Amino acid sequence: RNYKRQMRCRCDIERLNAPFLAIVESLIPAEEEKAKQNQLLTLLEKLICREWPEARLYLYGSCANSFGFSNSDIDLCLAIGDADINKSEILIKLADILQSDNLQNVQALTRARVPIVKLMDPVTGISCDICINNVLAVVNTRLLRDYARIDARLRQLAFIVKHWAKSRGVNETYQGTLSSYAYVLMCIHFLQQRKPAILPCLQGMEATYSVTIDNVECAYFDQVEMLRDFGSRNRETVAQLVWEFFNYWAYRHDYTDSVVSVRTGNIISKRAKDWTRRVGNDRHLICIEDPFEVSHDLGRVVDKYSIKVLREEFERAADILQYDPNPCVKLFEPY
Ligand code: 3AT
Ligand code: MG
Repeated sequence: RNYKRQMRCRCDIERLNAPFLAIVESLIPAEEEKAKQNQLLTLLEKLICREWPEARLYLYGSCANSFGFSNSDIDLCLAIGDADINKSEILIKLADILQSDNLQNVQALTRARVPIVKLMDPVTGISCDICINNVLAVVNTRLLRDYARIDARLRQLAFIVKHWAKSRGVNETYQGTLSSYAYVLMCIHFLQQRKPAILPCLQGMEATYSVTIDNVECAYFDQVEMLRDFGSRNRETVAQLVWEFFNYWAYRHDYTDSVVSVRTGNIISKRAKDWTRRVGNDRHLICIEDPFEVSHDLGRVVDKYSIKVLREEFERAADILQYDPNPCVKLFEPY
């Protein structure tokens, strides 16, 4: 790219702060949206309770982890204690129940990687996906939400990164790019690594919350009100952090040997995880360790074509932030 303007210096980058914060502000859901979500949740709980009195319904994903944009779909998990259930049967039954209560576009997707029922509520206009017994996702949602309560800059950075990824078409797991969940983990890890650190490593501290799900122990320090000024020694603004984040992923991350690990708050090596070669469809070209399911690489969806797309997008973003006269527009230009 031929940029006519000179390189941006630190104080120029600082000028991007107000426009970035305005973008974040515009993406935050309004309070009345929460009320509508709760209204739908109450209705669904009532319907489900009739059929499965023991079951519980949990919100997870972006509507509960505080990284959700306005007007996004909601993710729900129906927790039915019994591990031996046939998920397809339950989903089909659930779809029947919902359909007969005037919910619209009800579909049971029993063969998806995560089987779900989809629906749209005509009263609130909200669309939602309901999965069965995906309790690990409920717990990782809680971890993300707790990290967001420690320092406001996490939510700001993650909103900008998610908005960039959605605008640039690199938030599509079925096309080999990364999930929103993966991007948020990348942001958490990045803030754990700042000097001084902006976020602690909650799983490295004494556990005050602990559950075991599907034989996976999920434990971390969740008294985050006590960590409110953890990051205060670091004065970086969201503009600087966005700049550093894209520079890191464009030019400094070691794609051949590094695994990003929120669990340890550090970079660990691919060798240590035995993620050095392709196994089945898992290629490990960009490695992001799930904080609880540690054998799970969130980068495994990325293939030899999409890794190129991703890295070019990181470089494009870094270059725009460095040289482009109008970065707050250019960064989010539709691809
Ligand atoms: P959007 O705002 O909908 O883009 P989201 O936070 O809802 O973002 P996803 O749609 O990527 O994120 O995923 C919904 C939740 O499902 C987030 C996380 O709790 C869980 N999840 C997603 N992908 C994985 C995964 N590969 N492993 C474990 N949990 C996952
Ligand atoms: Mg979602």
